[in-house]
Amino acid sequence: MTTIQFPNDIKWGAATASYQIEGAANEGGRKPSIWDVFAHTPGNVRRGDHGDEACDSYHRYKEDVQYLKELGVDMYRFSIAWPRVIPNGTGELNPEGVQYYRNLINELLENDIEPMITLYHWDLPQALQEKGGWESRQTIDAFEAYAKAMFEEFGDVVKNWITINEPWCASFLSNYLGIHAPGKTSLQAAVDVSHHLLVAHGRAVKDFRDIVPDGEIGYAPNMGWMEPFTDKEEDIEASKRAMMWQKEWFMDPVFKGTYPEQLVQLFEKNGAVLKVEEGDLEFISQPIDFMGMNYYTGGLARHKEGEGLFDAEEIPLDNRRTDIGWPIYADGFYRLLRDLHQTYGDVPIYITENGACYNHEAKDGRVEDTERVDYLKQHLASLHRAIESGVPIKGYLVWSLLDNFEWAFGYEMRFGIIHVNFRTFERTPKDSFYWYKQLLTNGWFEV
Ligand code: GCO
Repeated sequence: MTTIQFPNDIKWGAATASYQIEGAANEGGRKPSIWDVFAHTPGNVRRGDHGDEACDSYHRYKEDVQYLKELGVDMYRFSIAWPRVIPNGTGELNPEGVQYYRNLINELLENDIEPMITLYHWDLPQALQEKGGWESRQTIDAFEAYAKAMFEEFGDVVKNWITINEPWCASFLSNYLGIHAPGKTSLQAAVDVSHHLLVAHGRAVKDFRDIVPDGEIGYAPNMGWMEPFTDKEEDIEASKRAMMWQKEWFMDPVFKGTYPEQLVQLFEKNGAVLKVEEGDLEFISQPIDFMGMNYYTGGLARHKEGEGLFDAEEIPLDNRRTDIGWPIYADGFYRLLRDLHQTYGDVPIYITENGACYNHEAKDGRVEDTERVDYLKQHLASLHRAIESGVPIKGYLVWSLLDNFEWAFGYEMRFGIIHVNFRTFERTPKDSFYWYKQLLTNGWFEV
């Protein structure tokens, strides 16, 4: 047995997102988001699932906070549904929507749990989509006004903020690969959206400095780790190109104030032009307090002419996968964190998401999700190696507190450490919940 001991100052927590857990889609003055429209359009989400009720956390938030308390977390990351607080995307605040988040925040604070708010976890007000959504620069202005309003409402008590969650998903997965809302398949749209999301991030960071001077703000890109299949130069280059799409494209502008030229040209070759206006990169590269990192999977990249945008094919490391089909690559987590530290310097990192999909059901009040515990052990061992190597890790937030609406996969894919019965909304903590609780109590675990 080896004991893996974490430093005392790591913040432990759990994460969720509004559309995935809240439900109450038509209550409290909320209007539709792009995800309501997308999910209600046949063919987009498995089994026609949608977030109308989700985990009903809108009504059960007190119960959920009690689970967080039992777990012993320092921090809870949740997102604000923009269409709940500003139903049309711009204009008046909806007092009922604001009140819901105020109640949730108060409940957390009363239980000694630090809130971390994500401003954008993909539920763009549909009213804005109808005016071009993130393809339009007007949405940047709308986001800035929304962000400012939230900083003003909650900045006195909430000190941890994330602007944009997984900008790669919100741009390329949603507008080029067509898998997430709004379901487009245009590379130009995706490139425009990616840039606008980053400008929106930068503008919000700038405002944050005035409104919440004692707070901390960052964003939460997602990344897999692509290891070259061999040490041949062509495979090394293929893996770099494959990484660049999620890494350099979304990090260089923020940390270096430039886009990676190789990728700008590759997009151009494929007919998509990056349109940067004067001042954009200054906004985007505002210093941030931390980088969020969402890590789930990775693999090997092998050069293959004509494969995808990057002449690279992805080869799984071995046959181990979670139930959603994603290869497990815990060592990639360590390599990625080392690499980010080497590339972008000493910016502190929160693991804003890490977790696994396993679809165990509850039997006699118990969920034996041994595989999830194993996944967490492997990834936390990697995280520990990264910390020991000097990567400045501030905290770790498990995805997710609850089984929830897993986007295009609907309710079929379960990521929670608490099982949710989606008919009765009954919650059952899984074995992984108790394992994580033990880790949080001790600050160490054994492998
Ligand atoms: C995110 C994630 C979550 C997912 C999780 C599993 O963007 O933050 O997509 O919302 O549920 O990554 O896919």
